[in-house]
Amino acid sequence: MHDTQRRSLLKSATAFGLVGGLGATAPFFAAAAAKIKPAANSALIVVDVQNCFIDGGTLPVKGGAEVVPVINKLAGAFENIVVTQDWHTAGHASFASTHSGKKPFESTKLSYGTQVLWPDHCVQGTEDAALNKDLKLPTAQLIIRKGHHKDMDSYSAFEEADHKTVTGLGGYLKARGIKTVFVAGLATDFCVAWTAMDARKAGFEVYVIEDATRAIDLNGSLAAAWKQMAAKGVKRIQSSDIV
Ligand code: VGL
Ligand code: ZN
Repeated sequence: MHDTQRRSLLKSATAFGLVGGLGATAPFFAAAAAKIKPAANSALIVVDVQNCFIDGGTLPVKGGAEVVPVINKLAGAFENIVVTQDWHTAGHASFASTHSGKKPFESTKLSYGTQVLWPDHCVQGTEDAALNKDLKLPTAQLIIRKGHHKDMDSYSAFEEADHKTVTGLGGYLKARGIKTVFVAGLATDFCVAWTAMDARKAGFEVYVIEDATRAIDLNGSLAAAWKQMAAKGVKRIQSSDIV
């Protein structure tokens, strides 16, 4: 066997834990697990980690609080962090209570298409709409608020539900030279998925950090969202791929 061949064989044997005792392999695995290092032109987008989407809020996402420590840990790996807030008017078009005879989690047709109707949630300036107090992102540079037009929803942090009105986030990230975005937060199948897909549309490389998200999962919406994201080239990773 050629010497370089032997060396690379030894390297892969080490990677699979075939060589060396536990003392040698355990730290090796710990270091090898994190394989993606966010660059200076990468940004973490933390979507809607607000009281409304956490137990005790108006539209709680199952396990929503569990994303908080994961995101806090991820934050240390990013030079650039953007935070979003769902930020609705009272009487917003996405609220079931705005439409007579409609109940939360039913749908209706609005000018821009089908709209799922939600319980009243994330009303501007309320404690329910505040970022969760355990979220610690002191280095975050921008908070973008979305869904503030009374007649239109905006799951995406990039563009509103008419797919025309922009929030400005794409322009901001491009002006700052960002090429890659990592998306985390709530909820996987609504605001995270739409944000990730619109980021692709805007030309960014996009990763969704699955264990830093939790889903609403309404009528199979979670599986559908992952399928649509994959079709658009969104990459699905875990926080252990980074930290
Ligand atoms: C969201 C439903 C309604 C979200 C926001 O953040 O995923 N979902 N408004
Ligand atoms: Zn909303």
